[in-house]
Amino acid sequence: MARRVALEDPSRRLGRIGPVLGRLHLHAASLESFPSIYQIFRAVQPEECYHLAAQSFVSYSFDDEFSTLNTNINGTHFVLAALKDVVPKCRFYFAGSSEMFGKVTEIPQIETTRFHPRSAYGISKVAGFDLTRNYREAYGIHASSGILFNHESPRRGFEFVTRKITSGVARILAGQLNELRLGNLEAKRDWGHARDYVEAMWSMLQQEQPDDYVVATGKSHSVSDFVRNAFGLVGLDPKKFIVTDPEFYRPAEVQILVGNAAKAQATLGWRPKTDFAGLVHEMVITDCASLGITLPSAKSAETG
Ligand code: F7E
Repeated sequence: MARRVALEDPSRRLGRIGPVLGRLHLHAASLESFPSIYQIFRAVQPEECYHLAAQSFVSYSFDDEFSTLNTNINGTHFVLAALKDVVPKCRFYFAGSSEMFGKVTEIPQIETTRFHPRSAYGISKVAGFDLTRNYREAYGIHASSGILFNHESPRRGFEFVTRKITSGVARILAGQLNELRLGNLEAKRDWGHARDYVEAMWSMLQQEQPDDYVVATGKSHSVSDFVRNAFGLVGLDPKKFIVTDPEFYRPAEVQILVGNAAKAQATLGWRPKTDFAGLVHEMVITDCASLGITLPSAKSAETG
């Protein structure tokens, strides 16, 4: 499902899924329109539905709480309500988020850790998680939530810190940038590869019983660690380029996230295949290649 505006301009709006576009049938709809979602369920009669759509940039949710809450909460409600009416046997996946844990009450976080979201985005994901569980309990829908920790790849949007850093490294090497402005360098995240996390989502819907699962690597690194690794790969000294800028700090920060995916491992047989160093390397190499800079492809040792 994609918005009409994206379908009208696929090369610009859908560029990141360019390689698979020919194998997809995209339907025009909007999360803001219940009838448009309802019609897609009627036309497609899906067996599985993966609901990942959202305003997903935490920082932006401080600038516009209203649209984040509206789109994310109502959107999830619309999808669930239409699914229940039209295709109640369809299996449903909801993209929950580690941002639901927010100001964490225990380390590492597991499925039963108390939620304390620190942004409108986190609050909207808690609401979506509760809606999903309620459709499971009240209406018997095969509805599961993944509580996914940060998952990255070369397709990540440029505003997120990982891609901001790896694309920044490439632009510095290409002579297009001479400083990289970042916010809180001490924040710690459990960063994994999106490719691995998608396998966990799929696996949840292949189970006989729906359930909720933490999906994480179990290792946490700071933004500084990410910077050191990315710059280190190309032999640049980050101290010469990184500038901390209050503009990129958040009014309420989530300081540390690290998940324990033991349940996903035991039930789904899931474990991540790409580690932190491999992730940083793949992202740096891809961003450099897009600017015509070739780096050695051997995986570097983790330095952070
Ligand atoms: O920030 C810090 C920032 O924007 C990571 C989304 O996919 O994962 C993602 O949310 C950390 C934060 O991702 C900059 O303060 C420092 O502590 O890359 P991010 P996020 O907020 O963790 C979760 C699981 C989701 O569900 C979300 O949808 O990095 N940070 N300096 C910065 N962050 C950004 N964006 N830009 C900076 O300059």
